[in-house]
Amino acid sequence: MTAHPTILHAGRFRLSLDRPLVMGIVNVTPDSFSDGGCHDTLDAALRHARRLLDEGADILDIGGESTRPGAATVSVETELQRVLPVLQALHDWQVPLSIDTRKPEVMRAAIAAGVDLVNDIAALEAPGALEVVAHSKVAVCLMHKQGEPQTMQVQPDYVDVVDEVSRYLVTRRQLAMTAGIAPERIVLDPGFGFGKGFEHNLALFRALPGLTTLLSPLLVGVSRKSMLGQILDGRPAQGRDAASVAAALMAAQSGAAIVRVHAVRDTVDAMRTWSALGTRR
Ligand code: 7PJ
Repeated sequence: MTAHPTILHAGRFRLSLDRPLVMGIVNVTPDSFSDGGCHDTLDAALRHARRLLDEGADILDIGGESTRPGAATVSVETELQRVLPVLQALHDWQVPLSIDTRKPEVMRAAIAAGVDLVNDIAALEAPGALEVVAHSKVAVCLMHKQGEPQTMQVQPDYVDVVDEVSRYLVTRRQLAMTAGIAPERIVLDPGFGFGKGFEHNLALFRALPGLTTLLSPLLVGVSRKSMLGQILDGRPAQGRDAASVAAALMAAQSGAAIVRVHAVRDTVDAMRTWSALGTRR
């Protein structure tokens, strides 16, 4: 049993968390879409978004800055040029939209463009970020990471990873609430792969049932991540979808409210199969 709210207040939507929601990833970064002009990127992003919705995605997560280990940072201008046209086009589709960003300026513009959720890998730590979200009606995902994407995988270091991640999330949640963000708008995420070695990821994954007692719904993102590559003897990201589906299903069975995935169709199939054959939670 989970103690968190069963309805997430997210901008235009009230999202029921009675069943796990599937968040489909729409990357608008040059390393995910082959070169070409802005228009190609916009078209490709919209096509991809359409497909993910057809496959059963409940939320679309739009990101214009790669935060993979070692990725370079991008400017506010570049990130906005990438994501704003996509957000503006998707707004009319009347589906829950999430912006994956850690920049307050991008959050503000995305909120003005009508997004419903701010997904921040830095848990609103950037100066001004708490206020931008507080002065809106969007939901927020507060994620834990250790260090910065450029260097976070060099030497992740914890005494007790589960304890440290839990404390961090509880603290950030409290700060968000103090800033005026209602608990019904908050989602927490242990941040798999963000400044975590394989053993840290494993410990956190196994601790998921306990983390659901942190009073907010949990989002889990393990899709195609290197921890799965390690389980599969170094298999590259494109070959990790079956492992990703298995891990998403296990996360949902451990109480995750939202799973963030690339392979939407297979993940939705797995959730539906569980729902039909199993007893939930
Ligand atoms: C996550 C994310 C995650 C949340 C990325 C990748 C790296 N946002 N953005 N949680 N991962 N909330 O997808 O491999 O785990 S980008």
